[in-house]
Amino acid sequence: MAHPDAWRAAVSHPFLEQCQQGTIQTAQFNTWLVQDYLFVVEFTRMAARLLSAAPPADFDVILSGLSALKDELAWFREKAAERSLNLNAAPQPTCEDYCRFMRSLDDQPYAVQATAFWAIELAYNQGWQRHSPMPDPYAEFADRWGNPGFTKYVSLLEAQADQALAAAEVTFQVDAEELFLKVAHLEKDFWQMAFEAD
Ligand code: HMH
Repeated sequence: MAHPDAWRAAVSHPFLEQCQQGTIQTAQFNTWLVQDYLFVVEFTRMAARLLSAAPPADFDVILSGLSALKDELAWFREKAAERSLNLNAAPQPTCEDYCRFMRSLDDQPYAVQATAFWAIELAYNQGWQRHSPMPDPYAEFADRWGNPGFTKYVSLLEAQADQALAAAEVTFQVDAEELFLKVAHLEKDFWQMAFEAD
């Protein structure tokens, strides 16, 4: 991993630690939940763009991701309803920054999009997994991104990104490394945004 410190900050944050300890405040968790739903809506669009840029050999993994995102969006709506949260909320500036970043990849080559997509999924896989198990009501959240099936999916995304990058021009390989660092910062900021909610 090229940026170990930045990555560590992306996948271990007081927000996750306090979920694991059961001490996270409801306002903090609910802020994360609503903003992450808004994030996932944009991430789903990014997945669709990734599919449209992908070689057919990579379709299966991306389609399985899109199918999982269909379930995930429904699950977010269920969790929000249980907590009486309004998902028509405005994105906070930090969430908006992340969404803008994802949209900015639109015209990038497949190798770059695939690397960013993998990094984004890896961040949640490692972040939730490293803070597992969590007590209820957070257990199902930790499990969603920390379960072994999700880890497997992330490793398939990595293999596809690696293969595309190996075939790409060196300048795209540099872009991909910068993207990884950018994702690390955006992830840390996202946790911090939720953590600061009151
Ligand atoms: C902020 N990063 C963020 N939210 C997510 N749901 C994921 C990554 C993984 O899909």
